[in-house]
Amino acid sequence: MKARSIKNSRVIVLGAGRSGLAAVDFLLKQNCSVVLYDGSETEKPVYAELREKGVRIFAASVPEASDFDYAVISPGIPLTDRCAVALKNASVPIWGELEIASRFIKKPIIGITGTNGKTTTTTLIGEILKNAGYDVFVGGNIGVPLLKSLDHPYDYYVVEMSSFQLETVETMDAAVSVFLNLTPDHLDRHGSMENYLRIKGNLAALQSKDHFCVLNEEDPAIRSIAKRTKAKCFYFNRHDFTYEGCFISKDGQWLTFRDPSDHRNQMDSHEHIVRLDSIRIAGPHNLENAMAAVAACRLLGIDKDVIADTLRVFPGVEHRLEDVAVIDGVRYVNDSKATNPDSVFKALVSFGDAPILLIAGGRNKGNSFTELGELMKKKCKNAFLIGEAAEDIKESCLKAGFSEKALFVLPDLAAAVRAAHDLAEKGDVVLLSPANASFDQFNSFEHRGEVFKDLVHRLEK
Ligand code: UMA
Repeated sequence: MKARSIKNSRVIVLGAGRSGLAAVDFLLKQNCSVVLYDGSETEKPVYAELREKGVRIFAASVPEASDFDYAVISPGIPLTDRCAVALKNASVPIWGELEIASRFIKKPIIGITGTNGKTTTTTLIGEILKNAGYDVFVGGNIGVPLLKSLDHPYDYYVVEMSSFQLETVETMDAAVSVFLNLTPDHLDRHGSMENYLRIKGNLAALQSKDHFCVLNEEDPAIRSIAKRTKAKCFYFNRHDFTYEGCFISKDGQWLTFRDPSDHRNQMDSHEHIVRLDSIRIAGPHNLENAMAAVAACRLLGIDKDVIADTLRVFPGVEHRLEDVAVIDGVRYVNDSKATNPDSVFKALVSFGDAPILLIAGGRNKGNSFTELGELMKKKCKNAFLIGEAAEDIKESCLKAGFSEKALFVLPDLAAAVRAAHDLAEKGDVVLLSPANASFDQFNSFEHRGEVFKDLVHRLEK
């Protein structure tokens, strides 16, 4: 599919969420005949307006697949969906928003993926580029579909990319790809870690040789991606200084970037960027996010002082280890974005020796809680478990030797916040870090985080 051939074609969009609606909007501007399919029978308020614009809607019924030139699938819809299967059987090409949008983007795309840290790193890279004076689109999985960016010509496109989105790319050639880490997540959809890695790796596999790939050298799965790309690989590593990329200086004081065959200046470059103690975002995982951002931005030729200045002030992102309030000496932290066990591990090691009262639970995405139970036993004074996964987490905690008296299975977040507040003492941390998706009790992790913050602020009154 060449970009120009989209005009006037017959397209089916799968999914009437943020991604699908952005696709419909874009395709209508391309004068396409558009059909919108959604697996849910519910009549959405937006449908009336779409029908007026000539969009035909199939809610929970599948149209004749051979009627279409191609299909645009939303990230949340698996390729095993019955409509997707029918389209595949009829040899209709199926792409996602990244593939379609990238065909129309002429300026550099910076693609950030990994299991955890994507949003922080994407936002940070976006901030650095903005502070360097560029007009920057920041979006993708972070919430604003890449297709929305086509309304305006940006200098850079900084895009958080999920495995769901990378499942349907075929030609997207990112100027810089960033791979943060890989731990179990979305296995209910991808089946195995091998498949999850293969899908994430599509981002690098499609890059051309004059482009750059930034890899976490300490993660063996991520390291293996180097074999699949023609792009020049750079690394980040918190413990070793052997490779090209971003590291910590030998004296342990500086975040340093090293490019022995500096493609920009034709000379060896080895430069201190910023002192570690002046980086505002805290915790070892955030140091990795910062290193990845430094490498990506230096490879784009961004001034090191702009990078350093941004790292000194960048506060992190909402719903990710976000400080909400300190009430009677108890710190309340919103980590609603922690939707898998690995992100909770990272949260639990971010508070030094402070006792943690953890609120966790929600909808499991196929993950095991065995190791989480073990770390909770070491780090948590109490656990308040909610939602569908509550009993499974409880079982893992009990197997790890967590005291049954310190564990509470509760009906909802409000009850969990109340119970945590009753038991917390000065110096404790009440942490919402659920290890699960939110959809059993909330619309999204953002919604869950907002409800938590509201409940905490009510305690202040
Ligand atoms: N639907 C079906 N069948 C299904 C699943 C969903 O018909 O099997 C329909 C729903 O009825 C609904 C629509 O599809 O009408 C929703 O589509 P969607 O789930 O793709 O959600 P969008 O609102 O389009 O948001 C998507 C991403 N959602 C998912 O990947 C689940 C958003 O990432 C992304 O911000 C947005 O596109 C813009 O690019 C969210 C997410 O949870 C944040 N991502 C996962 C994560 O970070 O772990 C990958």
